[in-house]
Amino acid sequence: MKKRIETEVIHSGYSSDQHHGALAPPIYPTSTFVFPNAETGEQRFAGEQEGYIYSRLGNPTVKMLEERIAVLEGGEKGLAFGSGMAAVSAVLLGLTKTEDHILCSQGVYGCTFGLLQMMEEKYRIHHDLIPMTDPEYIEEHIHPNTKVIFIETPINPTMALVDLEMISQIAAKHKITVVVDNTFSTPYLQRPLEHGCHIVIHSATKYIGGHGDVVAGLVVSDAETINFLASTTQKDIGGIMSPFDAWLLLRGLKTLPIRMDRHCDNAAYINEKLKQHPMVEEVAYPGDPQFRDYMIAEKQMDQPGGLISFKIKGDKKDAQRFINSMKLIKIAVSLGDAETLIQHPATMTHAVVGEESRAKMGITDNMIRISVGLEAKEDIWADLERALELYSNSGMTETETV
Ligand code: LCS
Repeated sequence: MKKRIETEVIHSGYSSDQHHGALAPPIYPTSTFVFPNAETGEQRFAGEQEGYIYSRLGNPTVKMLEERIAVLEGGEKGLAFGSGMAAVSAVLLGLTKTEDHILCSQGVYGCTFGLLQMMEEKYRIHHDLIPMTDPEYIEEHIHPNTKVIFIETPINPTMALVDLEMISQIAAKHKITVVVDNTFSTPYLQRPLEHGCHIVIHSATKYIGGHGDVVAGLVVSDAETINFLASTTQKDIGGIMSPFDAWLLLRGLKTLPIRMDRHCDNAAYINEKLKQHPMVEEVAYPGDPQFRDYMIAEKQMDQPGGLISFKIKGDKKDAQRFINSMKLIKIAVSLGDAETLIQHPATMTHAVVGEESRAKMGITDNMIRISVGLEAKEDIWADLERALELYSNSGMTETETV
């Protein structure tokens, strides 16, 4: 019987009966696996016998995590990688060849943008980054060589949303694979496969791990796609996950629902407070009824998540000055950790994107991204409010800055 996600995050992919009753899963820190004889080795390499061969091709602890994430996303199989970017690159390079085309949401994480540039320059795998709002406009950008539609939703760091159902309907018409980077939402808040998308990617470094102590990536899809990726770009490029990191993620996942509930509650509170502050020009939070994409959030997300981006009145220097006066909140990239993290996308996560593309994505120099942590929401706001007061009292007046 299908169980609820709060149960699956704890139990799926692991059975203590098969591990001496150990409640917590064992870590198998082994590079290779001993064959009882040469014939077994031959059969395993030929795929005629189940069993492990070498940890780049599969490891028992990593497999537990792969099974768990597949259940959570509602896919047939999962695949683990050494980073979110290892996952993104294995998927995009796996699905395309020279002269193919990738249609991508206008905003994506900076290194995904960098990867697309590299694929263009080195391998002539083309891409277009377009706003994924108008179906007709999207279809105009689909060509006979378009193999993949790649989207983030919410988009890092603007928080713009893409309608998953609309995209998968267009893709089905043209027989194109839809890949969704679900890092910001996690399967607790959004399950793209339920909306007809084909492949889900996570930077598990973020909410899935949840404790800022691991860099990792995950992919979920149907068995055929995962077997293909496992035997091509994962095996041969080799960006695999270590058994210890898989163990950390199995542990982190157990508390995903309760952590996400708190992240979302805290973010909703911070959104309200930021909106009311005179030094804040604009706030982007999918849970806000005034947010442009609120209706999409209502349709496809169970809750709006823990990320907020906002623009303070002023320029780059002002944004940096504001960030510098944090005391509790940490100045750091990454997101989804217990600690509230603040960063300046234009000079940090999206610096690599370049000024012109940043402008198209809507990333301005006065934009700040905050990953709202698990601390008491009043303490998080007190830190932000104190910094905003300092900032507004330091010679900058509202009229000078607008
Ligand atoms: N996809 C998204 C949406 C991301 O935000 C990131 C990293 C990645 C993929 C890549 O994952 P990684 O290889 O780092 O595990 N995002 C970061 C960010 O916003 N701040 O620091 C890293």
